[in-house]
Amino acid sequence: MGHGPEKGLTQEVRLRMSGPGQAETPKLDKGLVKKIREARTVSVLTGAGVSAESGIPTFRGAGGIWDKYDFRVLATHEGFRKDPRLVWEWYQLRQVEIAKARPNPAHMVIADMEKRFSSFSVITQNIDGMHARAGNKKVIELHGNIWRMRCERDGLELVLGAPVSDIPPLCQCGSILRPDVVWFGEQLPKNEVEEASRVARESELMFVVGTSAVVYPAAALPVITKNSGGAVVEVNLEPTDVSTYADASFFGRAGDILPAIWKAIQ
Ligand code: BJW
Repeated sequence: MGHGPEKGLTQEVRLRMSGPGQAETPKLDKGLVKKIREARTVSVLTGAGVSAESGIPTFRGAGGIWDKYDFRVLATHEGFRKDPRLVWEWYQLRQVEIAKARPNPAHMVIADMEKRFSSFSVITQNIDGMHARAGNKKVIELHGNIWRMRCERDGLELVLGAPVSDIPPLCQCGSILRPDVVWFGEQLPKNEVEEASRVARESELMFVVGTSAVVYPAAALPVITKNSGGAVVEVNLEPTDVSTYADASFFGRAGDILPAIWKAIQ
């Protein structure tokens, strides 16, 4: 690929808010601006933080989903087997929230990136479908999609156009359908993992946006990019493990930082 690591690229920038919803323009190192401008093979790994400004809650940290709900009850197969109605009520609630949400400026910049870079992919841990709604065509969904459900008995897959109405939803074979998402302890979809690993390996540049990077195997993807000689640029409210090896980390809201980076590289 010919995209070895460059010296002098490493930087950490904390954005100070200068007014409601306004961040100072991040000070972009010249080497980084050049790297972003000239990159041809680019990817973005996203997590719940990219949708936070659309009003969709994150999982971890203060006010996160796991603050209020037990992941063992709601996001494991065992929890679903014990109480499918409860799990479906939670997913229905989230479907209603997500249906009301709109893509935010971070989603919109990521959609613009796809038009600019000759090879571009979004790899997302999110199940909310917001990248597609913002206009991205190439989205690799590692943890499934909340608008699909499937039958574990006969393999039937259904796409929803609106939140589920009957809970729990039933398959034509009589068994209870499940949301087509990946719970803890479950394998991620094979094709998506292979494609995401290939994209990570080949990326000259990977943006890592709004993920705590604690859930594997997704958290290993930026490490693959880094070990393959690509650059990693992180955008998050706070430092994560990615910050320890990223070429640049920008701390602030994705909806402020990504548009500012985008403006700076035009
Ligand atoms: C902002 C912001 C703003 C906020 N702007 N930033 C290797 C090592 C250790 C453990 C494992 C391992 N391999 C597998 C495991 C076990 C497990 C795992 O990783 N556990 C860890 C928690 C330790 N992984 C699995 O079980 C996976 N399966 C698997 O690996 O299969 C093989 C296997 C099986 C069994 C044993 C061993 C191997 C499956 C993981 C499935 C995760 N599922 C969920 C639910 C999906 C469905 C649903 O949504 O309902 O996926 S859990 C939840 O976490 C969800 C997310 O996609 C995922 C990641 O969270 P994310 O997106 O990073 O969100 P947050 O909330 O954590 O972070 C938000 C970030 O945004 C924060 O940093 C904020 O600061 C930031 N932020 N506002 C910018 N405005």
